[in-house]
Amino acid sequence: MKRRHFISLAGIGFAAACTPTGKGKTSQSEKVQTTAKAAIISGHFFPALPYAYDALEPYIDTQTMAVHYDKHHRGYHQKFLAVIDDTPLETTSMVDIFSKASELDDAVRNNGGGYYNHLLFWESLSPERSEPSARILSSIVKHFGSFDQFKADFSKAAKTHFGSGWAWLILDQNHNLHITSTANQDNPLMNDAAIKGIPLLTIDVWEHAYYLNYRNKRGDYIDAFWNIVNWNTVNKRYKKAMHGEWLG
Ligand code: MN3
Repeated sequence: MKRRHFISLAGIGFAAACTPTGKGKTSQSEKVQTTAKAAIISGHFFPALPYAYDALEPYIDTQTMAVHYDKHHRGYHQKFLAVIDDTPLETTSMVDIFSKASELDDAVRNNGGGYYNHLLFWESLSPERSEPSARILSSIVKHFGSFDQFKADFSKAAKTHFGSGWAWLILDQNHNLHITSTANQDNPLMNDAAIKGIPLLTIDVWEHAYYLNYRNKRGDYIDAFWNIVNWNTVNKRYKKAMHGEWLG
């Protein structure tokens, strides 16, 4: 790891680990040391949000972004670091952890998934308009018939997913695109996923992702999502995935 990268991760990891847990002074101090160590060694750091809380207005409101990122996502991250503390998973990549998901304790699976899925989700969004690359557009048309049909199929998967979970666009090992959905904090990298592949685009359809603004209208949130998709990120993930690079 380059020194600059190490310092960056160390800073983020320590900041994340320093959030008060409400425990006693001594255990709090010990916890800061162990969780900071886990974050630094493994790179399981808490990411900075790539835009301001209000940047995605009016499609995702400021309060939802603040609570979703700083409470929900941070909570998954802190619980994940706690449950992998002093285990080999501290130094295992998320992709490798998910490749053995069927063997994991629920606490590792759920909190690890919650940590990783949100990381992908924030990067899937942007206030800046962008477009799919010619390469991915060509594959989307081949697999789904047209770009509009892809959007309709993806939206349907997100709207009809029962209960909490995520909808995904993924690339499988044969370079075919699939639209899928997963329950709870599962994802398509998990070895027991119904359809496995590298995530390219995702949407969080847990109620906490939209309920403050959209109430029970999950469909309106999903329709609004298309205004803030970060195609630059999706294009980059697709290019890497086509070259066999798993994304951490
Ligand atoms: Mn969420």
